[in-house]
Amino acid sequence: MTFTALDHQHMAHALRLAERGLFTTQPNPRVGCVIAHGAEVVGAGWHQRAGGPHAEVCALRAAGERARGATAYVTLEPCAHHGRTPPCADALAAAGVARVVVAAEDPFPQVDGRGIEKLRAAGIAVETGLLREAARELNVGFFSRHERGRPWVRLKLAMSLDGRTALGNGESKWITGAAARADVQRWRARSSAILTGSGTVLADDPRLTVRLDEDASLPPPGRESVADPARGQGEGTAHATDWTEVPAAAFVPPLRVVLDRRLRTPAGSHVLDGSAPTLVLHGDGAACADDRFARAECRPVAERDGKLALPAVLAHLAARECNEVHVEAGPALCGALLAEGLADELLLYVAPALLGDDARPLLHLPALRSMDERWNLRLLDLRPLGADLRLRLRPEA
Ligand code: AOF
Ligand code: ZN
Repeated sequence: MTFTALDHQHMAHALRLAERGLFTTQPNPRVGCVIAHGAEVVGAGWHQRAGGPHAEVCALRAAGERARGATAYVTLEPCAHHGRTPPCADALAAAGVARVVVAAEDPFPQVDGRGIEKLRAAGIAVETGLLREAARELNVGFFSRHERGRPWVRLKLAMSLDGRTALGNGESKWITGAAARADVQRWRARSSAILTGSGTVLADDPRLTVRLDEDASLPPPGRESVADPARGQGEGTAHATDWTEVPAAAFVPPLRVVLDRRLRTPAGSHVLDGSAPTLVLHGDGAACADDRFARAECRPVAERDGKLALPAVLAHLAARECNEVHVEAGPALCGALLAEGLADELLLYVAPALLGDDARPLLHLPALRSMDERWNLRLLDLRPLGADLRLRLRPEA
């Protein structure tokens, strides 16, 4: 399929619109749509929240009669089903759109090619694959959930230059500076769930909420658009959306998830304060009867070798429509996710400091016998944040 420079320009525009839903569409994907006659854009829109109109409907409303004979650029295959809203494929056909360019096919079982079939059956020319990688990247968790049956798992780690995360006595506040910590808030905010272990709750009593005001005093993040065709179709980081553009009411707070096999989370812990939806996953043998957990939901998951089975944990989160899972946990849980091949991405903040020999290590991983067994990671991007560095890495398959 060959696409023109104008096609690229309109799809990149649609992707930038889609990014505006970064913090608000959960559990739905972020989708954008541009309707154009040649260079002239006659309508544009994006999906803002689940239950609200889809991107195509927003763009069609803006275009009105001018949609007739136009090309629609959509970052995700138009839907074919009656969900919370009627099918977009029907709306595009009814509006008389002549051509539809789709970035990525929708793996959602009720769509899964049927949207494209419906459009073609209505006599509309459909082309797919333009900026597909960027469109998939923007919804990496949505695709992971539908294609692999588990969320996209991103480990957030902060370490010193010598690879340590805390002093021997447990003190860890703060290794990285304010800019890095504010960046973490944005990654939490785009996630469906924030996952930790009971060890971290006992040691640090984290809130695991999103503090929208935490970076109010900092300059907005540098633009990191997934949709910039000048950067090709490579992986980007979608934090083009600034907090100031997100209406507080539209923000969907991530689910806090605590892996607590034996229900050790103490009464009065921040995670049990009811300030955000909270799920405590425990072992079969434990029972969540006491009122420590009055403001949380408790669910048993399968155990394996005396630990909660991580694949079962992720399957449970996928079944609850979690797309991206942000992990802020200790070296045992993070190491286990990595060793079991369940960590998809590392967000590694590196502070220019040295913590010395008895400080705690980044991850617990099994000892290796040869270099062939090592974990290789691919560096996606590297950027300074205040005095610190942020590396984004993905394990090599
Ligand atoms: C589109 N355009 O803008 C979006 C789509 O039940 P609903 O209405 O919330 O539909 C959710 C499903 O629709 C979602 O899982 C995904 O497959 C698709 N999302 N489709 O044509 C959009 N957000
Ligand atoms: Zn739709």
